Amino acid sequence: MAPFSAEAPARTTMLFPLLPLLLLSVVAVSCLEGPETVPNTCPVMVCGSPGANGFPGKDGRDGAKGEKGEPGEGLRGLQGPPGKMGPPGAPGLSGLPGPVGLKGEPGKCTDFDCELIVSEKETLQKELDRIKNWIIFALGKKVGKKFFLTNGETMSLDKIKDLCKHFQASVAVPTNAAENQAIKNLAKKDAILGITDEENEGQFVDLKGNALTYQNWRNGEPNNADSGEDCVLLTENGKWNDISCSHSGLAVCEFLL
Ligand SMILES: [Ca+2]
Ligand SMILES: [Ca+2]
Repeated sequence: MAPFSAEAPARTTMLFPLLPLLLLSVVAVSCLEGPETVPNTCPVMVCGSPGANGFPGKDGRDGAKGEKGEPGEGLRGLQGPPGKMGPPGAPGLSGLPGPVGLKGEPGKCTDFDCELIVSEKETLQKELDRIKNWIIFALGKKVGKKFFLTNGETMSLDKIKDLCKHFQASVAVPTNAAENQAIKNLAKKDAILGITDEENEGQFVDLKGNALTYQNWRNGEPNNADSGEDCVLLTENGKWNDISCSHSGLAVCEFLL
């Protein structure tokens, strides 16, 4: 509060003569509202006449963005043309190996290779023939395309069959006088031939069942002595005799050249 100065009493003294005039103005305004107006408590602004409407205010700021609406129900348009072709993709993985193909035709040798093969074949054939001649000269007898060999052992027909088969040969069977003589000269003693009448008595055949094309029986043979002679022995003089198959004789095999 400002200190009370010496000029304040002078102003107060000047307002006192105007105070009755102010009170009179207030009472006069209140009387213009009529006898039913609420006494003396209404503000002075209510009692005045309403003013004219002012100008519209400025546009407000944009509001917040609303939520997305539901899709429309209009007709669907036609399908557009295909788009442009895209770039080529990366190469794929290698596939599994295919099945093994069929065996091809034999290749053709060149002139030089063919001459070499023919030359080697002729050389091998000459060497093989030379070895055969050594064996024939030292051990066997050759007649035509047959080559007879013996291991010098005596045994039954069944064992001779196994022996000859082991060497890819067969038991000796003379089909002519020359072969019969060759076996006789080789054996120099009684030899078992690959001939039998076990299947049909008196009907002698070779071990493959073929009928004989040559026979050289000794006089009075075959006699099937004691009703049990079904094998054949080539004797030292080249004649044949039917004997028991349990009988042993020299083993002779024949090879085809
Ligand atoms: Ca017999
Ligand atoms: Ca006999």
